[in-house]
Order: sequence, then structure tokens, then C-alpha cells
Amino acid sequence: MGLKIFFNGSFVDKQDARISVFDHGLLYGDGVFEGIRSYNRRVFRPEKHMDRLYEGAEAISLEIPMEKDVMLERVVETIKINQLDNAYVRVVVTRGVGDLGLDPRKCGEPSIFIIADGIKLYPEKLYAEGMPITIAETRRNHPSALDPRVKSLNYLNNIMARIEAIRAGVEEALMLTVDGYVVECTGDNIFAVTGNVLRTPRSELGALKGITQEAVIELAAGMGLSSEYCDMKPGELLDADECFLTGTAAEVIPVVKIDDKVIGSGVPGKITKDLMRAYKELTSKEGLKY
Ligand code: PXG
Repeated sequence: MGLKIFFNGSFVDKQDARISVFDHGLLYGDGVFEGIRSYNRRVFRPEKHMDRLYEGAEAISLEIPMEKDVMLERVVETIKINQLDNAYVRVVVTRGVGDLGLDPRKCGEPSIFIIADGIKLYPEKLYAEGMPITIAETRRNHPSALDPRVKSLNYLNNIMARIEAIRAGVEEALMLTVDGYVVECTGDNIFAVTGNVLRTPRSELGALKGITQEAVIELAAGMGLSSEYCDMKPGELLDADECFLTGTAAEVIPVVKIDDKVIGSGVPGKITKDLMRAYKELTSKEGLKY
């Protein structure tokens, strides 16, 4: 049995889940999305993801024609119908089908689809040994051009930086503001650890408000570590004791090298490893059961 997709109100086979070439999600990247995980038949922090989806939609004046709690029910249904104990869920809401013009008023109903599939993580080796990243030349979108809290369908800014990563032979790229402050990676937030303090760029610089980032800050507090949202130049990151990335897909992953600079001792640090373990434990026991 193939994958079933929730598509504009009903469940259809994967090959029948097709979007119009006039959909503004495709024509202009006009829409919002979420990436959500489930672990051991528990959806991790679903309300946070729903809140971000609906707040992002509101920020781009996109009214989702479905109540938030119904959307969450559809997410769970999509996981269950595909019999997934551990799932990666993509929820997408586009402006809908319009004409060949930017005007969002020409679009009818927003298109809504939900895909639940297996998960693809970074290779295990990168979790065990830490990963190298590069600093991209491509600067992060300015927050006054696009509110960074909007997880929009337009990821070209991130993709351009990811292409730089691929060319540099690494899996992730760190993005800076036009003023040269550390913001985030293309699909993950970033942390520097110095002593017992965690530092992560504040969202106002242009970073997505990460749900994993927030969870890690809570876990760190429980371990007696303090965290601060900060403005940080790459030099401060390069001089940190430890560095790691957080994201729904990546979870917590150590960074041991940034371009030619080795971070700390070049192996995943103690605090990073403690947080990786704590996050695994949290995701396996917390969450909405189905
Ligand atoms: N920053 C950006 C730009 C993201 O896209 C994060 C940070 C981490 O946020 P959460 O809430 O997930 O902790 C993200 C989310 C992928 C993929 O396929 C990654 C994300 C979203 C969708 C797909 O790697 N990262």
C-alpha cells in the first residue's frame, strides 16, 4: 500500500496528490509550512508547530480555512492512516490557485496538504563525530524584508546557502546577517557553548524561532546551564568551547569544524552530548499520544 496524502479535504494516493500549475505556492512560494516529528507514537510539541503555522499564515495575511485543532487532528490522522510509529510530517498551506499575477486576491481557497513519511536524518557518523559546516557568502534575508518567524514556502535564500555548503563538501552552511552577525543554518538553529553558558542568535536577526531550540534551552536550564539569545560575530562562535545545531529533522547535532577552524577540541563536547541524550529522552516520553 502506498503513501496516503491529506489533500484539500480528503486522503488520496501519493500519485493523485497533484497541485495546479496556477497554485501560488508553486508560482511564487506564497504559503507557509511546518515540519513535525513523531516518536514512538507521540507527536512532539504539536501545539507549538500549529501556533507557528497559524501565526506565520496571519503574518502573510493568509487565512487558513480550517481551525487549528482540526488541522492537528488531520496531522494525527495522516500519521495513523500511514501506520507510522515514527514520522516526519510536512504540513503545507498555500495561497491557492490563482492566475499569472502576484495578486493574492485572485486566489480562491488556500490549498492544504499534509504528508507523513519516514524520516531521513544526517548520517549517524556526523552525530558521533560531529559535523563540519561552512559559512555561506549568501546573507540571510533581512527581517524587514520577510518576518523570520514565517516559515514560508520560499526557501531560495536558504537553498542558495545550502548550494554553497554542497560545493564546500559539507552538509550545512551558517548564514550571517548583512552586518555579519551569526543567524542560523539553512534548516537548523545554531548554539555556541562557552563554559556553562549557551548562546544562540535572537530571532530578530532573521532566524526562525526554533521549537527544538526552545526545547534545548529548557533542557539546559534543567541541567543548571544558562542560555541567552544574543548577537554574536563569527569569531565568538569560532572561539566557543562547543557548537551544535538544533532542528526538528536534525534534533541536536554537534559541529566540530567551521570552514578551516576546529571548534574546541574537534570532537563533540560534553554539554552537547548531554543535550543530545536529554533531547532523545524528552522526545521519547513527551508528546501527544496516538
Ligand atoms: N531554521 C530554519 C531556517 C528552519 O527551516 C529551523 C531553523 C529549526 O526549527 P525547528 O522548529 O524545526 O526546531 C528550521 C526548520 C529539512 C527541513 O528537510 C528542515 C527544517 C524545516 C523543514 C525541512 O532539513 N528546519
